[in-house]
Amino acid sequence: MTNDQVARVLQEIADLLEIKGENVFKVRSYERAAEAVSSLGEPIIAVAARGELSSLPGIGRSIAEKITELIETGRCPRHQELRAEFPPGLLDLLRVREIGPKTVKLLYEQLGIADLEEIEAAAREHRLREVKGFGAKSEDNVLKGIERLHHFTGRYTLGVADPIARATVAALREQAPVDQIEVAGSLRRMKETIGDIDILVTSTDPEAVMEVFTQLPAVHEILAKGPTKSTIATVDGLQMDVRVVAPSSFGAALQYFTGSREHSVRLRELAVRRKLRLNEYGVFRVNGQEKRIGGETEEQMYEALGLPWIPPELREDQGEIEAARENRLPDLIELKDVKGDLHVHTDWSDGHHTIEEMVEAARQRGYRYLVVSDHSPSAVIAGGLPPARLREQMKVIRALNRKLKNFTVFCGSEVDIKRDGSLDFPEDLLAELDFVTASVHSSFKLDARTMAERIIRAIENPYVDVIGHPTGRIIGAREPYEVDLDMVMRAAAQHKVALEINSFPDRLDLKDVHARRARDLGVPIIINTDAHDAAHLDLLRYGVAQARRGWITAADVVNCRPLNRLRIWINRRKKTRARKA
Ligand code: DGT
Ligand code: CA
Ligand code: CA
Ligand code: ZN
Repeated sequence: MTNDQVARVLQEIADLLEIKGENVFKVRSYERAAEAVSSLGEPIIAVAARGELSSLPGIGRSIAEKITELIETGRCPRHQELRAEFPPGLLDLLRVREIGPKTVKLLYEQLGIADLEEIEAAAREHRLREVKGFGAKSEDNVLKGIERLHHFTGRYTLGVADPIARATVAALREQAPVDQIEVAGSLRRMKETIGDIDILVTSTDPEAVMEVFTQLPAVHEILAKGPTKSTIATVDGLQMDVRVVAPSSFGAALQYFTGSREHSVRLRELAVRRKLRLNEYGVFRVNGQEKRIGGETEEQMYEALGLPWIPPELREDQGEIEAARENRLPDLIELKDVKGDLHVHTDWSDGHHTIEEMVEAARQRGYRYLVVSDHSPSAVIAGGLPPARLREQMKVIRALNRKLKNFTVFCGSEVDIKRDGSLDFPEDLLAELDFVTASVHSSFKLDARTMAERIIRAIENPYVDVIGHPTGRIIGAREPYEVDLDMVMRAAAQHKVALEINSFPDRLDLKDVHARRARDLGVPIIINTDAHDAAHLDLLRYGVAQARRGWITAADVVNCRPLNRLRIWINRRKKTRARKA
């Protein structure tokens, strides 16, 4: 059972309990448990094996028991009982964005609607609007939601959502009378996937802003248009909200709409203890007459609670509030701290650009060094280089280096880790390279322990510097392979081998919570793009964002080092190699 599977069962229990009309605290506790499990940095099985389930945030004894049953038997009787109480298609209704468990309950009880087909038919025949608490408008929204579902069912990667949001912000800045403008929501927190885009603005002419927004070329459909809030959908169904708020409330609204909800709930608890009230309009003192004491800026919101401003990427209620209180928030890495990319491909294998073009692109981004790491031979489709070609490439790179000023290109390779953990090149060839990335590209279906042992064998190879995209996932397309990451991380720390944060928006591998775990275990981190095109170098921002979500500082990241200190790091295993040779 993976963490995500366990989390899914817990979330379903929460939804089913809510549909049933159970106590909200109970519902909420399952939801919290689901979140605790899915944001866990290590396998839930490992926590269970240590008997520490109930020490996880939000997991009490009874939920801990259910998780144990699930892990041991693959089933949870309570979950199955609940499912049996309702028609099998009922939970599918929750896939419509506009529908929550409360609505499901209402429609099921009053109209007997039990699956997506029935709700669509009922909406088309205008039967939904007859339900109490439901109107023509909600019916319309449900119908739109179902139509979108026909096109698309998942969330959007940062690679889709972020460029659209940035283009929208730029267009509004240029064409509309906006004063302040910020992206909020999960996108500001740089979560790996985005449900919808939330944008906040201040303006003296809100209606003009909405006019411009709803007519942007990216707009496929206007879902709502009002003086202070409008919602549009792009062609691929991605929704975007723009809200206009008063300048005096901008900080409060930004804090509220950035979330996460869990983070904000904790802030409100702190506020209550200080006799303050916090909402999207401001922060207010509540003893006696209510008096507003801030809201213009986010800093004021946090300051009122005695806290420093907390970077959005940390706002997940994962210890950031405690850290802020004790003044030990990490000094998070920034994009500008990165001095070079250590994983790029060229047209020698499956990249689009020449070595020189990649170097030029790297220089334009202010980098001081670059590792060229084309594929090894067993990556046949990717045009892996046989040894003779790799040696030829090394010559070309060394010659290029003699011509370059203030820039160094290292000879590297992205070497396949074979099924047995051996590498796709012999050691004498690895020894000639400056830098070795080892990656799993085949035989994904091993059990977690065997996979960990396979990767650890690569880590033990004294020529390996980093493990590329350590879990192999492709968001929305391929689950991560089963692997005991904790074992891998401990070995990596011990042998001073780095783990990669691959910045490709559909990889983001290591992901945030795993990156944090790696850092805690003392594993060196390298943030790379794995560029197959010069333009891909810009994807680094997503890798850096995940590192920030993983509480990582520049000091934890190998490619934040200046060139001379990078060289020292590259030579760290010299002695081991010498002993072996
Ligand atoms: P998403 O869009 O699913 O990727 O995730 P978010 O975090 O962007 O969520 P969204 O778009 O539903 O709402 C934006 C933010 O607004 C959310 O992060 C926190 C805030 N928010 C929305 N609803 C509530 C609520 O019921 N309570 C609180 N405290 N905050 C809320
Ligand atoms: Ca959102
Ligand atoms: Ca939203
Ligand atoms: Zn690669």
